[in-house]
Amino acid sequence: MLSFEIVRGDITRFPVEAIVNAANKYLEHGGGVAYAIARAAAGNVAEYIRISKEAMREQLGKSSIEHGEVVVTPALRLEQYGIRYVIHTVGPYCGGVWDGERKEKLRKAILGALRKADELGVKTIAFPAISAGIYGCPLEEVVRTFKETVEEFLKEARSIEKVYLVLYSEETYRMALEVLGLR
Ligand code: AR6
Repeated sequence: MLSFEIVRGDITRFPVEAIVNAANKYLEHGGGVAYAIARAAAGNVAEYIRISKEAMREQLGKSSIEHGEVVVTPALRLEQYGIRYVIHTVGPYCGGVWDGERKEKLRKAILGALRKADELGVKTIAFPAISAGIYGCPLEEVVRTFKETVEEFLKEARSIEKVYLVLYSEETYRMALEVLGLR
């Protein structure tokens, strides 16, 4: 039975089999959690961008991804925490605005990563709050969309048993718990 949990932590050292990156469509890991993952995994951000772009070409045969499409790269140095894969997905850009179209893009981004992890036989997966940083989507809506999308995925899940939403700051962690009525 799959379960969903909100935790506070740093996703670059979170002990799960797969972590998800909140990427942009070109996998240019220039800031936010993407930069942190790239630096922690490869020790050098430019090198992880190179690895990611090469993986995108191999896996999808193109040089940019759409919402719902994902690319998998090796965890490299993150293997010390038991992480085997980094799954790159792209959420919507909001700039403070939220609507049905953005929600659908986020749903696709989350579902794409969940499906890929399931295909890889992963049991545990951790997500950052995709689009809630530089892309400016309201955290409350992002958290709600995560809960709904994981619930939707329940019916098709095969290997995944545990999905974590990892919030980086104490403030965002508290907000997320409040949104779900957990505190
Ligand atoms: N662990 C967990 N969460 C983190 C960490 C961490 N180590 N570091 C930051 N966060 P963002 P986006 C949180 O901006 O909004 C990049 O440049 C952060 O506090 O990383 O989807 C990409 O290349 C926030 O709550 O992603 C894209 O161009 C959440 O992760 C663009 O940013 C997501 O913030 C994507 O923007």
